[in-house]
Amino acid sequence: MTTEKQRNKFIIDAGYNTFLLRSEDVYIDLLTDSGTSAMSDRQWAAIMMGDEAYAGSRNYYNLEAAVTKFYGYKYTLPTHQGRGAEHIISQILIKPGDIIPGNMYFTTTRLHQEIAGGTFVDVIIDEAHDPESLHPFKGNIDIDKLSAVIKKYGAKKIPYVTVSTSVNMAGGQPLSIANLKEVRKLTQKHGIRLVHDMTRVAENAYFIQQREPGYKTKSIAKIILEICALTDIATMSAKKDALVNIGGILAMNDVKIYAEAQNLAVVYEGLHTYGGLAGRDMEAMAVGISESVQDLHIRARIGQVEYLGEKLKERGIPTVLPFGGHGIFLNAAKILSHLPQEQFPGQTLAAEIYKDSGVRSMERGIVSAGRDKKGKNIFPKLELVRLTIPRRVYTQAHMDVVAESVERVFLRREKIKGLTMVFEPEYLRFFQARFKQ
Ligand code: P61
Repeated sequence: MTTEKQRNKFIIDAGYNTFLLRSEDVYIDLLTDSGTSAMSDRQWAAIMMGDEAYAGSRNYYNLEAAVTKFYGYKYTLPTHQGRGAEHIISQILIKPGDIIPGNMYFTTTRLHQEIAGGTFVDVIIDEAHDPESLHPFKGNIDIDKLSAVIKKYGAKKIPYVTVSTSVNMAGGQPLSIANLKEVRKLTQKHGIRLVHDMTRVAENAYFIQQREPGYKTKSIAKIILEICALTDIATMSAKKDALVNIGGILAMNDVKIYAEAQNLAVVYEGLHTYGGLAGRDMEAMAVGISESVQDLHIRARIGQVEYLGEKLKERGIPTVLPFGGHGIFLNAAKILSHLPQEQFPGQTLAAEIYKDSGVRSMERGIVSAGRDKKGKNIFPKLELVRLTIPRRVYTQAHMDVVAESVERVFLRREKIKGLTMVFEPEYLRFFQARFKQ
């Protein structure tokens, strides 16, 4: 624990960027659910079973078997984390001038598409950009938007469509199986592949089970297999759903693309049977995948997110609705409505919450959105702060502390001043940018 006086200094030293705080100066860390979940006793036992051979580690084959059993994809390439997989698939499939439609951008995914010479086009339904819309599947793709993009650019210019389950930047919002089937039908007609960002597929499956007609009695495991079967290739950051501290996968059914991916892996990640991971990491991932598809686990996990959401709702604090899978997203634009977006309301709110209580959150607004290809700031409709909940780490009492802190900041919101950016790195600026009040 720290004092308010200390925190006021720490946040200035960190340039008002919660990514630049030291973790020991943080009391409750809701920066991210990425790599921050607690591994189970079974996963720690798996760590002791590492086969650290350079090539052909037993743990690789166990991981490959787990991916096929629980996700259905035939071939698996381990990567050091999600963006390693994104890099490889972007380099293989995207040519300069290509267009990649997807259900809302994700920072690292879009950057790798751009580095490969492509342009991302958002085809998510409009409701996703409205924090208050109660649409049950705000992660859905707008079929008319996707058709229009295919018509405008032609299928030859579209190497694939990115389909994310639990759309992160929209607030952890799910897509429905019905929507995915429609997307599949349309893209198959044009010979376009689907690349599935399955980083939080189990959380999406839970919302399908709860909300989509016909799925109430289906297990999370079955629903996940059904989602994966409707796609061709998957990238995954295993640091989220799959409950490990580090790791990712690129999985697919096409043996030719797999061969290319194996070859690129040796340049950027490591040999294709370890991809930047230790044997023990792959074993922990194999166990984590099997735990992540269990109904009781996922219900408890999303139940905790809902608990925090309800606490904030009771206090009249504007959030993205419905509550998402991995965290509660505060509507910073509404909370700090006196600040124009150029003064970074999300960044400001995250800094104020830290100052109040040592709770760390993350901006998800104009800083995260970055600049377009001409160098102009992108002004996203969503200006948010993400309170992200690691899995199997915190208690409901911690959630109470968080809600009370957000309320205190909310009550003094009108006095809060905005920020100016004083340092902006070239790539993924939100990670390292610095600000002044
Ligand atoms: C997160 F502020 N997410 O949510 P890697 N796809 C998806 C992700 O959520 C994801 C990756 C791919 C993070 C970490 C992070 O703008 C940020 O294993 C849906 O992190 O390479 C990561 O996977 C990339 C935080 C990443 C960010 C980018 O906290």
